[in-house]
Amino acid sequence: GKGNIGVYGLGVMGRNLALNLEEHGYRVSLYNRTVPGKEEDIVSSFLEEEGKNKDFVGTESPEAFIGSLKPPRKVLLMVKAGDAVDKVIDQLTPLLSPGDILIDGGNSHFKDTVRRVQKLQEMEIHFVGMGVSGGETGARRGPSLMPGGSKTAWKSLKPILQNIAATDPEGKPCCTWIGTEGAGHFVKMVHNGIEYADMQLIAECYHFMREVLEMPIREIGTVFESWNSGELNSYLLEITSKILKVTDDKGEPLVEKILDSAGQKGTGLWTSVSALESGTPLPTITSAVFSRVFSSFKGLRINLSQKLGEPSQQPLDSGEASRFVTALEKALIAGRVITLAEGFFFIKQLSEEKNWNIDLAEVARVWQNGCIIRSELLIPVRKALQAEINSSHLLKTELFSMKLLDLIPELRNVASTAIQYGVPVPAMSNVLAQYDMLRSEKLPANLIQAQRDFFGAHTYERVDRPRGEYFHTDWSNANDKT
Ligand code: NBP
Repeated sequence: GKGNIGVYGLGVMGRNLALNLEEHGYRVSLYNRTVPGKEEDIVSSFLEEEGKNKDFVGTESPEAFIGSLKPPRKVLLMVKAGDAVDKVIDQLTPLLSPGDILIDGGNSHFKDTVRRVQKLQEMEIHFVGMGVSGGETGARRGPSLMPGGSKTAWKSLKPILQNIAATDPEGKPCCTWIGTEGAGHFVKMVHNGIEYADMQLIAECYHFMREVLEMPIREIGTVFESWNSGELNSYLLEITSKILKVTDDKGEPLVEKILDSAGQKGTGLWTSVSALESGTPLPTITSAVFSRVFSSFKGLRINLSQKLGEPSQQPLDSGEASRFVTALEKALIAGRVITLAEGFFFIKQLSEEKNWNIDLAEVARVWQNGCIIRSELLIPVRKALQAEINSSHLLKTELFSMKLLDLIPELRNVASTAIQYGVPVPAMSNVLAQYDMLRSEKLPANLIQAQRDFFGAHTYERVDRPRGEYFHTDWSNANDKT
C-alpha cells in the first residue's frame, strides 16, 4: 500500500521522526537527496539498519517518493534551513496536486515561511512551517511540535502530529496549532532564544560558584542536581549536573578541558534581530547571544587578561559561600521567570502586529515537555497566562509579581558581588536592569528627549500637558531669554 506520510531528508532529525511516525502505526515513505560523487545511499543504508523490518517505503527519486504517497499527500521536509528548503519545494511542487500538504520541520526563519505559505497557496498546496524541538531524542521519543501556516492542513495533520508528540503533565499532546503564516516557526525561534538565555544564566551560576566561591566542579554538579529536584527542575539543569560529573581519562572534570568558545547556528541571533526590528525589548536573550560572541574572541581575551588583570578581592568565608549558593538558586529562578516574561511578551507583541492570535498559555503548555526549555516553572507560567489572558506582561500577573519580590533581593546580591569580583554576569545583569526599568515609573528618557530636541529639533511632550502636544525649545539661547 501507499505511504501515509513522507519524510524528505534523513539527517539526524528526519530519521528519528520517521522512526517515531512508523512506531505510531504510520507507513512512512522515505527520500534523501543523492549527491553526485557521494557513494552512500542514505535511504538504503537506513533501511538496512535502524529501519530494518519496519513499515517504511524507501524511494530513489522525488517522483517515486511523491508517487508512493496516499493522496492528499503529506510530506515532511527535514532538510537544512535556508536555500535547501526552497530548492526542495521547487523540486516537489510540480509533482504535487492541489490539496497536498508540505510541512517544513526545519529551523526556517519565520519570514521565509510567510513567503512560502503565500507562494504555495497560489498552487493550492497547503504549506505548514512547523517548529520541532527536543533534538535527536525528542524527535525519536516525542518532540514538542509548533505547527503554523495553512490552517486547512491542520485538520488532517492533527491526529498524526499529536500522536507522535510528547505529552504534558496532564497527558495532553505537546503539539498545538500556533497560527497562520510564520507563527509556528516564529514561536520555535523564540523558544530557541529562551534556550540561549537559560543556558547562559546556568553558565553564569557555574562561573560564580567556580570563580567567586571557588567550589570544585563536582560539588557544583551536586548543587545543580539538588536545584533540579526543586522549583528549577528542568531539562537544561538536569543535563548540566550530568555534564559536571563526567571526567576524562585522567579523572579530571571533562568540562574544564573544553575550549571556552561557544558556537551558534543563528536562531538566537534571529530572535534578537527580530525583536530589535519590532521594537520589543529582549535584553536577556540578546545578552546571551553576545556572550557566545564574546567567548569566540578567545585570542583577544587571552591578550587582554594579561594586560588588564582582575580586581583584587578577599576570598569569602565558608559560611558566606553557602549562603551564596542559596542566593544563586533564587537568582536563577528570578532569571528564568524574567526570561520567560520577555519571551512571551515578544510573542504577544509580534502576534498582535501580524494578527496571528497566538494563544500564549497554549505555547507555555506545549513547552512543558519534549523541548529543550521544558521546566517545572512552565506549569505556573501557563496557569498565570491562562488566568490573566489579557495581561500584557507576565510580571503583571499576581503570582509572578509577588514571587519576584522575594527573589529579586537575592539576584541583586549575587549580581553586585559578581560585579565586584569582576566575574561577568551579563544575563543576570540584564535580567535585573530589565526588572528595574519595568518597575520604574520614572526613567531618564526626559533627558534623552531634551538632547534629541537640542541637536535635532525632534520635539518633546510635557508631563504637565496632554499627550500628543509637542514642544520645541531653542536650547542654545534658552537662558539668554530668561
Ligand atoms: P542534518 O545535517 O543531520 O541533515 C540535513 C538533511 O538535509 C540531510 O538529509 C541532507 O541531505 C539534507 N540536505 C541538505 Br544539508 N541540503 C540539501 C539540499 N540542497 N537538498 C535536499 N536535501 C538537502 O540536520 P538535522 O539536524 O537533521 O536538521 C534538519 C533541520 O532540523 C534543520 O533545519 C535544523 O535546524 C532543524 N532542527 C535540528 C535539531 C537538532 O537538534 N539537530 C532540532 C530541531 C530542529 P544529505 O544527507 O544529502 O546531506
